Amino acid sequence: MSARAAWMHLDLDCFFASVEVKLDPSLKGKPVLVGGVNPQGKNVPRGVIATASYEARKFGCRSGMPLYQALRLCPDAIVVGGHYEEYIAASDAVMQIAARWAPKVEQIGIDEAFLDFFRTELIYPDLKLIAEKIRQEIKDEIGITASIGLARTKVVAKVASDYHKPDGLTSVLAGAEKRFLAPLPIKDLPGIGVKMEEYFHRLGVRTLGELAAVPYSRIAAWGKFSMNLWEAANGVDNIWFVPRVEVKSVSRSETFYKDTPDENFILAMLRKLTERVGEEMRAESYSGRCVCLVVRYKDFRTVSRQRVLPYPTNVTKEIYDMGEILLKELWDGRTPLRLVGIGISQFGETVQPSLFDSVRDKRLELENRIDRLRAKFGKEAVIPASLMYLK
Ligand code: DCP
Ligand code: CA
Repeated sequence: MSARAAWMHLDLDCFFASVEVKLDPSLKGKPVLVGGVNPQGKNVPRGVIATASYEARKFGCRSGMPLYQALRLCPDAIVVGGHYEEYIAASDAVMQIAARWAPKVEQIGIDEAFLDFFRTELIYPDLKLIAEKIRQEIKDEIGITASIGLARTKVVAKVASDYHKPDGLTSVLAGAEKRFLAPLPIKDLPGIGVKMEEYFHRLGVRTLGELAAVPYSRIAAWGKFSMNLWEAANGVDNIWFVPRVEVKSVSRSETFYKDTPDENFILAMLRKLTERVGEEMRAESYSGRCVCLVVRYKDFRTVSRQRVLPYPTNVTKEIYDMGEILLKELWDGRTPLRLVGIGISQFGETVQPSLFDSVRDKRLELENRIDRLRAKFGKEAVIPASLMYLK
C-alpha cells in the first residue's frame, strides 16, 4: 500500500440525465427523468427510470424506480432518454481524459473508473490539483460534471467520490480513512445492499465506525464477507474490491485464524490456494501469464508482487513455483503474516514451450485427472503431502 493517497474514483453525476441536458440545453435546471422511453422516443408507462437529474431527486425520484411512481412524486418532470450512442461516446471521451493523466485507468462501469496514481510523487506532487484538472477538462470538453474521491484505498476513494456529489471533490488524507468513514451509515460502503444493511442493523451496527469497532474475534464468526467489510471500515486496502466488469484474473486469498511466521504453514496455504486457482483456470480453459502474490502483515500493511511468465499457463505447479519465488522475494521469512493470496492474469492462448513438452503434458494430464477425481469424490479426495502443515 502506498503511503500517500494515490487512488482516485471518478463518477459522473446523474450520467444519462447530464448527457440528455447536454443534447437539449433547454432542460438545464429542470427535473429530468431518463428512461421509460424506448429508442423510438415513445413513452413506455410501465418502464423504470434509468436515472433522474438532481432537481428531480429533490422530489425523491431514483434510478430503478417505475416511471409512473417517479411522475407521481414529481409531476412536472420531463421524461427523455434513449440516446445510448451518445452515452457511450461521452463515457469513452471521459475515460480518454482520465487516461491523459492517470498511469492506469480501471473502468468499472459506464460512468465510473478507478485512476491509479501509485508512484507518481515526482510528476504529480499534488494530486488534488490533478483531480481538479480532470474535472475541469470533463466540464470543458464534454459539458458534464464528474465527482472524484481521492484516497489511499480504492474503497475509501469510492465512498469519497459520493461524499460531495454532484460536482464535488473529496480528498481523504492518508491516515484519516477511519475518521472519514466512522460517521457514515454502513450502506455507504460499496457491497452493502439492503439485506446486508438490515442484517447489520439487527446486530446493532448502524455506522461504519460501529462496524470498525466490532472486535475481530466477533466479526470472524459473521463470515468472510463481513470480515471484508470490517477491514474496509477500518480503512484497510481490501483486495476483495476488484473490478467486477469482466473476469480477467483468477485469484484466491485467505486470512489465517492466527497471524503466523511459520513458513511451512504459509507455503502449504499458498499451495492450497494455487490448487484452487489452477483448477478454476483449467475448468474454464483459461491460461494466464502474470502471477501475482499478495501478503498482509499483522498491522494490515498489504504488499504484492507480480511477474510475467514466458508463456501463458494453467498448470498449478508452474503457477505455484512462481508464487513461491515471489513470496521469498517479498517476505523476510520471520515477520508474522495474516493473509496470503495468489492470482493469475494476462490471459492468452496456451502455447507449448517445445523443450518441456512431454514433462508439461504429463503434468497437465496429472492435474486434469486430479480435478476429475475431486469433482467426483470431493475436494479432500487428493491432497498433496505438503498440505499436512495446514492441519
Ligand atoms: N443506470 C441504469 N439503471 C440503474 C442505475 C443506473 O440504467 N438502475 C444508468 C443510468 C445512470 C448510469 O447508469 O446515469 C450511472 O449510474 P449511477 O448509479 O452512477 O447513477 P448516476 O450517474 O445517474 O447518478 P449519480 O450522480 O448518483 O452517480
Ligand atoms: Ca454516476
